[in-house]
Amino acid sequence: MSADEPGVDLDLSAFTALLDDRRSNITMAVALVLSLVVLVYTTLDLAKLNDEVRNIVEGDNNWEVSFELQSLTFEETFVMTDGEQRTLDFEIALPDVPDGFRVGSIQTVVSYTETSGLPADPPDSVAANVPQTDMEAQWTDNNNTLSGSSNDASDIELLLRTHPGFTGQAVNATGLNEYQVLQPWLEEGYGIGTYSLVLDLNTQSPPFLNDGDEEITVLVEVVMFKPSAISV
Ligand SMILES: [Ca+2]
Repeated sequence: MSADEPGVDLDLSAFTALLDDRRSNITMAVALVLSLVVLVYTTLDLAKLNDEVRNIVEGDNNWEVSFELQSLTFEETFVMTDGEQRTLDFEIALPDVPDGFRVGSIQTVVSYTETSGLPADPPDSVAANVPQTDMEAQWTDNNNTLSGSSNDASDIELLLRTHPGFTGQAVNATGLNEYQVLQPWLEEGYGIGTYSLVLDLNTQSPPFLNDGDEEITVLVEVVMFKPSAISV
């Protein structure tokens, strides 16, 4: 037996060691799970805190930006001959824009009637196009109407948005303070420069008579705005 004893002792101590290992493994596992729980909880708590901070910074600071409007207008009336193409240039310079105002959009109305006085003279055809110039504007804005035509003497109405997002209507905004909220509306340079309009006239004549020209009136309205913000 004595020869076997060390072997038994060895087996027992190995078993004890195994038990100890298992115990420490369980302890480790419990600690790990607890750590994970704490980590997840902390992460969720941080995310919630982050949302709260974001709400304070952004969401809870709602503003309404409204616009005081003023217009600068150009009006020209002239006679074009059949087949003629004419380009009109309108210069919008910084001194034309009152203090605190920005150029929001440029609206154009091209109008004409049948003035030949000939009996049964059908209305002429007029086409109008606004080519892109060096002027800083929203040239690719979906809201634009940069070309139009008329063959029944109805008006041609065109629109170029110059300042991003400007419709003339008040808009909602979020921000820390009035200064921050107004920044996008105070950017300078939009709508300053040359605005061009290209007109084409094709007269329509009554039978056996010749209607060779027409009088056309162009009204260009440069819409300017001064933004102000109120907390809502
Ligand atoms: Ca005619």
